[in-house]
Amino acid sequence: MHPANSVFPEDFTWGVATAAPQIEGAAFEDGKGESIWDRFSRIPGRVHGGDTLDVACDHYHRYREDFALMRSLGVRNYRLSLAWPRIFPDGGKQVNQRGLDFYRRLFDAMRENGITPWVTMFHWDLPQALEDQGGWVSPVTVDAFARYADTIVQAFHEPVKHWITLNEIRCFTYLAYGFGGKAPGRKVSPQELNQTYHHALLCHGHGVRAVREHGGAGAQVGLTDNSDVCIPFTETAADIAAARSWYETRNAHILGAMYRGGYSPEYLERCGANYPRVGAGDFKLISAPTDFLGLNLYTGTFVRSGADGRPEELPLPVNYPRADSTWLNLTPQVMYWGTRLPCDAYGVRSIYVTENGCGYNEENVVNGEVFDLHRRDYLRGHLRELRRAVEDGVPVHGYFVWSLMDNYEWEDGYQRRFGIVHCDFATQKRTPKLSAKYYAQVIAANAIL
Ligand code: BGP
Repeated sequence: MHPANSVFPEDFTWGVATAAPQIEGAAFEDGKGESIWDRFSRIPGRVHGGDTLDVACDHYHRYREDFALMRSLGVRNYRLSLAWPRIFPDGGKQVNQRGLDFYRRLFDAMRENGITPWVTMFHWDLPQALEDQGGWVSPVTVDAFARYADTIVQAFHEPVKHWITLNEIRCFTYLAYGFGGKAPGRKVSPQELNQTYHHALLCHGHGVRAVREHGGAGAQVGLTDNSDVCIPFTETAADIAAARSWYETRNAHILGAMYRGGYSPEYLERCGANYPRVGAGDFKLISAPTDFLGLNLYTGTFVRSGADGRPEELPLPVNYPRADSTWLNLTPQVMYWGTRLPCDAYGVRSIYVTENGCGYNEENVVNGEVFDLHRRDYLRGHLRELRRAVEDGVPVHGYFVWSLMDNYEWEDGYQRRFGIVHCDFATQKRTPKLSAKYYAQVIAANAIL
């Protein structure tokens, strides 16, 4: 018997996550169109080592082997994404049947291996042709996404019952059009940037609408958000109140807009003259009820109650423990507060952690093993805080590790390894790391070990 406070609820969902552009490869095969990442990765200096997505983990050709591996680890839930440019190569109205056929084969193979798909409609690989028409700054992308969402839900409403509309709005808007570090690497005006968030929210709304219209019985849908998460310096009423206030301010333009059906006066004041254009009926679409909230939780910011009870963000010391990704400070409490705060703030009633994991560079295979004890420790520490959230009544129903295997980590290329399975990118050999063996035992026991 495992200690009661280590055991998860009986129907808890355990899974792993990936995304099409990061693992599929076959970047120009079977009629797939160019994505913004195919283009961006070829601009010198934008991606570590000039790595492209051309081959990645070659999952396009090796999916059977990958599903057999998942099965051997006891993984029965798999979060994947569909490549928009595989299905609409130029983002227009012409469907590429071979793209749909590929995913049909993928879902068949998953079913044969007893694996349930959790499908993200959009995980950053915008068709380049849409970027050429303005990308996320333009309403053309919203109309194109609505068509894409209708098409995939109509095509796959039988094998797929769990849909995620978008992955991490901040990353493909702010980091891509504001900061400029992710594809397409632009720096637009503040008004245009606010418009990218609004367009993304509209696409989320269309994703929900498509599932309600075509998803069939039992279909569920939600957004996956990488909310800005904070951790109260102490768990006292004053610091918790400060944390909640910080959280609501930082998430006003995404979760706030969705769950409250509009932009807060505080957010509009912050936008000033740069507020986004909002059409009649936009917020009806954006705030349509969802079935769950997906959260990608990696790291958090410490906050305390400062002068007049206002939230005060605490800087981390330079030698604070972190993974090899410079942004990935090790703050396991992000699992507790990251799931609890959206419930406290917006009354969220069902949560899945759709990503959690850590990236390191040097992970070598030694006698057939990869001793990634840092990752085993990361998972265990984070699951403890997630279990504490469950204990306190936070409605968390599942957890997906990022990632099944090492893959194309965007601007970090193939250098940064997040997998619980090692991928040798020269030979495509997969080797489960110790963390995979650990996670397999956790799944089997439904408990932290
Ligand atoms: C999330 C993304 C994933 C994955 C992960 C690791 O933001 O949804 O696609 O890449 O983070 O982060 P990164 O590759 O930016 O280090």
